[in-house]
Amino acid sequence: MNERRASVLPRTAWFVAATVALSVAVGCAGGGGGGGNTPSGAKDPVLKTIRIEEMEYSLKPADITLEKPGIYVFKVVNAGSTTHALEVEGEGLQKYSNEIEPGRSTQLRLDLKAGTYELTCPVDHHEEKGMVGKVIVKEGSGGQGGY
Ligand SMILES: [Cu+2]
Repeated sequence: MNERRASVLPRTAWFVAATVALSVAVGCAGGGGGGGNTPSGAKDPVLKTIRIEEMEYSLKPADITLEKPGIYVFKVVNAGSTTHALEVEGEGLQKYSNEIEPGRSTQLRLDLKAGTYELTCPVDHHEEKGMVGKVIVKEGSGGQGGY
């Protein structure tokens, strides 16, 4: 009888130990790391990536309509033969891309509210030469919308 008990006890102890170990591991995965290496995209999903081509001297597309506010990535491609860049301005936001060499591209991550934004190329006088465009962000949630 005593012998039987003795064999049960260690097994229970082992189980408890395993459970503790497991919960420690889970606790680590959940709470640890607090520092700042949150996987990008988990919290602010990018709604859409929009490709914009730049050349002398235009933007393509020049008019962009987005169905709702949110996070967008503008992939800016320099399809021309001189350096360009992209400036986005409107609704209190102003963002510049890096300068983009011919044949290269860059990405601008933008948190857009509903409203109208102007796109321009801030390099030299490219804006006056026609490198302008417009982004319209609709309210989105309203369902039926305007029209
Ligand atoms: Cu330009």
